[in-house]
This record gives sequence, structure tokens and C-alpha cells, in this order.
Amino acid sequence: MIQLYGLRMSNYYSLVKAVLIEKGLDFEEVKAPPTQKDDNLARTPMGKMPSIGVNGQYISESLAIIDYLERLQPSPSMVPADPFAAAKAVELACHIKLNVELVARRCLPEALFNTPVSDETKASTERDLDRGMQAVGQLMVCSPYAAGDTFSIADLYTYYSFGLASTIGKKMFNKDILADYPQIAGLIEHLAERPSIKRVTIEASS
Ligand SMILES: N[C@@H](CCC(=O)N[C@@H](CS)C(=O)NCC(=O)O)C(=O)O
Repeated sequence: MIQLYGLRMSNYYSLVKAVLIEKGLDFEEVKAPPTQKDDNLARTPMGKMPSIGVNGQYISESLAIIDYLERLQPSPSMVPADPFAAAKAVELACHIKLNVELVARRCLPEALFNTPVSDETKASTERDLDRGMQAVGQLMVCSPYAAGDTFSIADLYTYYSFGLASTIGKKMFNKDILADYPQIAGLIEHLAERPSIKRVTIEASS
């Protein structure tokens, strides 16, 4: 049995949980806040969530965890069967994660916890967020799924990254980062109805 460590409020935790559900793998959730305590650092060297436990050994980083789960339980796959299409889905997931979500996070202390960030940080975040959205907009297929005709890792990063990034965009810059990307907004609405994602959402609020 796989242990999933972290908190249900975390978007990356939720993303990995959705993959475990999609793949029908047995797992148990273990509450583990992101701390710098030794036991947590042993599981996840930056102290972040999520991490998973497998027979007393640990993996951190959502992409590494999903890669492991993919090899452990190849079906249903979270990447398209065609090698090039698979790489494009991972490429899109990386751009969403690194150039949208991670950029928006620079302003997370102020947006969510009322801890001010500097004007320089705000300016660079707004600028880089626009650039990241252009990159994602260029790669996003949305026909019907993020990376093409099959549900993939790109849909999971779409669903679980834009919630936080949009909240931060709205609070910090009074900007709807998806305003110019109605196809992404539509995809997110569609993904919210997917059973794995629905279950994760319901359990996070219970
Ligand atoms: N790159 C990591 C990001 C994980 C991450 O940022 N987790 C957040 C919660 S969603 C966290 O643990 N934040 C607390 C901290 O940074 O100390 C992944 O993909 O798993």
C-alpha cells in the first residue's frame, strides 16, 4: 500500500491523489504538513508536500511521483501512447507548473497570508505571468483535452495549477489570467466533473 503524505488543501497533493484514483491504486492518506522537521525532510528534502511512501522509502516532487505511478501501473496511462505526443503533454505540464503556477506563487505570501511582497516581486510576477500564459496558450490544444485527444498529465496540471494562479492573479493584479484563454477556462470546468477530480474536491472539503 502506498502512503500519500501531505494535506488535502495542497494543489500538488490533490493532483497526485487524483492520479492514484485514476489508476485504481491502493493508497492511504497520511496528514503531514510542510515542515522542516527531520521526519518530513526524510520524505521530502525541501519539506514540501506531497510525498509518497513505498515500502519504507520515499519519493517527493509530483512529476517524479507520477512517473513512478505510471511505471507501476501503466493503465490507464497519464500520457498519450505516441512518444512525441507523450513528450508534448509533459512539456505542457512543465510550462504550466514552472511558468504559471510557480511564478504566481512568488506573490502567495501577500495574496493568501497578508504578508507583503516587494514592489519588484509584484512587477516581475505580473510580467512573467503574462509571458508564462503566452507560452501555455501556444502549447495548449484543448481539443478536447489539454494536450490533444486523450486525458493526460497536462490536464491534471491545468486543473490543479490554475486555481491557485488565478486566485493570485485576481488578488494581486485584479486580473483574470484566463480572460484571453476561454478554451482553458472551459476545459477546467469540464475537468471538474471528472470522477477522480470530483472525489478529491469533495474529500478536501469534508
Ligand atoms: N515542485 C513541487 C511543489 C510542491 C509544493 O510547492 N507544495 C506546496 C504545497 S501545494 C508546499 O509544500 N508548500 C510549503 C512550502 O513551500 O514550504 C511538486 O511538484 O511536488
